[in-house]
Amino acid sequence: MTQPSTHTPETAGAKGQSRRGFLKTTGLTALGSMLGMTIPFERNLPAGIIPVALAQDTGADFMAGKEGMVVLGDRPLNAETPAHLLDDDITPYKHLFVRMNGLVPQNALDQDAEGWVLTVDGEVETPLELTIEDLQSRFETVTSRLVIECGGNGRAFFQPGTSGNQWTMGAIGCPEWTGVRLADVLNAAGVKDSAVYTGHYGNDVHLSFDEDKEVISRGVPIEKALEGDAIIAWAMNGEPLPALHGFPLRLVIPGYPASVSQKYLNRIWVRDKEHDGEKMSGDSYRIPAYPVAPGTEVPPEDMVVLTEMPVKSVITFPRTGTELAPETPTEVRGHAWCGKGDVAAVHISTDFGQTWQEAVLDAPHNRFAWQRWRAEVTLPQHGYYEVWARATDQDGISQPPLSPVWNPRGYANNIQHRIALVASA
Ligand SMILES: Nc1nc2c(c(=O)[nH]1)N[C@H]1C(S)=C(S)[C@@H](COP(=O)(O)O)O[C@H]1N2
Ligand SMILES: [Mo]
Repeated sequence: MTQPSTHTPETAGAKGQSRRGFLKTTGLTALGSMLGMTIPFERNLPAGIIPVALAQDTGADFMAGKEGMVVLGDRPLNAETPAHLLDDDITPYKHLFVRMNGLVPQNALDQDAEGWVLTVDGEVETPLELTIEDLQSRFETVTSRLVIECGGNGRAFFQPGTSGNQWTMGAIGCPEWTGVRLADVLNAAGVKDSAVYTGHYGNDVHLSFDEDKEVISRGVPIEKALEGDAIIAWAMNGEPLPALHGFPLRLVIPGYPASVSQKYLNRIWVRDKEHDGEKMSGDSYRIPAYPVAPGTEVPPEDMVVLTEMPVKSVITFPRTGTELAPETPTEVRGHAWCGKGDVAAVHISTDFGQTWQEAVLDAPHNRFAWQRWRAEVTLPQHGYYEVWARATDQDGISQPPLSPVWNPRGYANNIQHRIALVASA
């Protein structure tokens, strides 16, 4: 699995926004420099068309080190994890989903963080320019397990279908992140009373190679940013952040769709209004303010930003389709999580929802880590069964058996996970 090369002197190194304007001023000459030769007929190349040589295999294997993933697309690179590979309490690199909206920056591929600076500006008393060493020396280092879940996880289960990556269950994971609290950094800058929202920026490259286009720039209400659970991370599972997951710095803001967890983070702009960066407006990561019938066209002014993700669970063992002996107790297990915080209960059914059995549910390792659940099932006789899992949040709200309320872009689908089991004598 490859992506087009982003090799240019301008994208090498951790220059952040210094690449901005590069393509605009030099136009296709820049494409020529990426190819390492001139393009004699460059004026005939329609705008937006990338030379095919740049879109082809450059020898870099972007999925190296990933195992068993289902690739939904390679430009941008998107890959999800089959449910049975999500069994670990701490999601390892090899099984963490990948969601790119653009291209991995070259300095991330090179693991080159030299000169990397995180700017904190906007509605703050003292704007900050922090190197990674500054973050490490000036603030308390924290390590916690935090769920990241793509807002579009489960999109494939909406009827009628909605556009976007057709994630099933696997755009979810719970690695262990190390960094500093976002709240500590914002407080060091001194958040003004006028602060309303954060706006996040990274240095990944737009699919068009247009330096003037942001790939994605989302934010969260300032109260959420100051809660103390969110981390500016430089490490995942004890290692420097991998290229695909945001090297050298990323935000991890649990509870919200992972699109707010900016990778390749180089700026946090504190805003005096709801952030209006790329993929904050229109239908992006927005849902209707009220329930709508499937297929409804919702006026833009009635769409609101998706914030807390709903309660959800996944069955990670056994693998769907497993054959078991009848009348023999077998462990079924998985994880449950919720954008509001702790999950209250998990129930499972082996008779298509007629009866439910409460699973044993562990406390989370820390707030916003997913919670392990286990149950023992006994299949009474040979034949076909399904296990359905249903988590319930602290307000008594449970996962729906069918698709939850439809929305135009297919976000926040927390339909119950089902696996097949076969009892054979
Ligand atoms: N800079 C940057 N940050 C980003 C994105 C991106 O495309 N670029 N994608 C976002 C989305 S939509 C998701 S779901 C998560 C995915 O994180 P992962 O690829 O580490 O699993 O990163 C978020 N942060
Ligand atoms: Mo996402």
